Amino acid sequence: MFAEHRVRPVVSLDGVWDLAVPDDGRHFPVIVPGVWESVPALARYRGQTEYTRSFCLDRTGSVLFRFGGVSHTAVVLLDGKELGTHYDAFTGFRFAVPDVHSGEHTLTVLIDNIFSEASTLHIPNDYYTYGGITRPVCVELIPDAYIDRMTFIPSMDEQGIWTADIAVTVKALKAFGGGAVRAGVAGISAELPCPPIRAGESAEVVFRLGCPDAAAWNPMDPHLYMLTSELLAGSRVLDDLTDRVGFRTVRTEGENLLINDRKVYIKGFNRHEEYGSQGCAVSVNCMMEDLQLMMDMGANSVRTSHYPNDPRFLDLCDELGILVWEETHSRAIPGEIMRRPLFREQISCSAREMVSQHFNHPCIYTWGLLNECESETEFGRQTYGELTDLLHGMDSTRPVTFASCRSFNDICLDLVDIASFNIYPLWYHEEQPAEYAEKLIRWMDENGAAGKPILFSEFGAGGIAGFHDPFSNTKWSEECQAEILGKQLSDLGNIQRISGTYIWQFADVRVAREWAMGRPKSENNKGVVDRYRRPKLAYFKVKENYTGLDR
Ligand code: ADA
Repeated sequence: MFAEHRVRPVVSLDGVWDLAVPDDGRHFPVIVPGVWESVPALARYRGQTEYTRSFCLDRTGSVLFRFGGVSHTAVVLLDGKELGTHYDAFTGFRFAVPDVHSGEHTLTVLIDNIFSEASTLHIPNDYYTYGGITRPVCVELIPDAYIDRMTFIPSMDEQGIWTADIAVTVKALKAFGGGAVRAGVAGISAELPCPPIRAGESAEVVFRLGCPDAAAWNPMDPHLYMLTSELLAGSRVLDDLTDRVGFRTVRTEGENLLINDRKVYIKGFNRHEEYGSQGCAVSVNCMMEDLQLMMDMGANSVRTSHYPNDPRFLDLCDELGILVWEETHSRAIPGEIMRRPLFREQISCSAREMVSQHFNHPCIYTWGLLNECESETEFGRQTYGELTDLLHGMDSTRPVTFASCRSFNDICLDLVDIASFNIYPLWYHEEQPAEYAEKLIRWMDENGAAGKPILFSEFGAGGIAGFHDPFSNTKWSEECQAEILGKQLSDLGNIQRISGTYIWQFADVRVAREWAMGRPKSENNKGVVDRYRRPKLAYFKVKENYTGLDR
């Protein structure tokens, strides 16, 4: 959503690529970013493909290939030589390559979206696992020592004056003799020496800048600033990196969630990153449309169920002041899969990549992990504990949470900072939302949630768009969905103990073939809009509730 470099040349590799199906030799022109399911002949293809395109470099030197996301396993080759591999659709990855000669090159990406023993996060699930290069790709011309990343941590003193703690990481592909780093934000900048760095290693240059003129990023009133850094050798600027940041703090205090020391109440939506025939490669227009619709309904927050989102979506949330619960890639992973050593590796990688790639987004107020996994056993507790520690270790500035469905059995609520539960009264069972929620809250408070904020992270009802049954209000009708959601919202909105709610869900989504029998139209139909964002009756019920709720 903004230029990350003024000095470093960046060449986008988005556009038309060639897709080959190795099994039968078919070729298709496809758009990147995109999903191959948009090609009619591949609309339900699950397997391997080979994406290829050529590009031209106008100088010899080091380059960085950046992929925003490939679904779900990628092997990347430059002129036939393997650069590396990446698993998981929902985080980016990159490869730095020294001494690439000027002229024409071929980039090939071998992709597969097969469910197999090698995949513990992408499993047949209540959403669809697409195939393709689903987020932007570019090649960047870097010097042999380059700025790898920046982290930004704002803090506010008692007078309300902001300080920025900035760490700039410089990485050397070849030995670097040293120089300086300049960093700046909100009209203040400083220059510090950068030590010599051995080939293959990194150095971190750390700044503390007082920013008296910085205005706070607040929900719905978001001030943003460009954070810039430059790597210098004498007066020469070798490389640069820009990010966009906001000055805000997040903390929990007792049962409250505080942004900039002020209590917030979450009126949220769960949103899958999916749009009709675009699959998970959602265009920026559609991302913006989703946010506008949510804001129209009075929402102030999104939960990125159930994986890290495209950073462009997070950019929009930064810009609009929408609070984000971002979570690791994991939905209801069976205990048998959680026990495989590969699961631990893949889930930790999802968590590490999510935090390191999205750390600077002011919109993210909490990290989530392991939606509806095994939080009722000792084995589960160990896994939840390890991942919570990993997230806290990487980021001490944000609370951690997870969405549980192990009502009256969960043993992990004490591990995290915000206790969250998914509940479906009146949909999966007939208890009234107020009674069920109050009973669950009492139990939660006796089992690890006392003195912490509580969120209801999912609740909702199915409604097939266009199916009306106004007289008997049968389940799956738009009328029934609106009625149930309305009751859930008004009951939960009256409970003072909670810090907010996330409706399941914003829009209908396609589900895996294996899930079809419990999901009419092979969709999870609990969206308040359909897969093309046409509102159902529930939309207006939510709008009435969220806009009318004065919290
Ligand atoms: C769960 C889950 C969601 C979705 C929902 C439902 O709570 O976290 O991904 O499957 O149930 O529709 O039943």
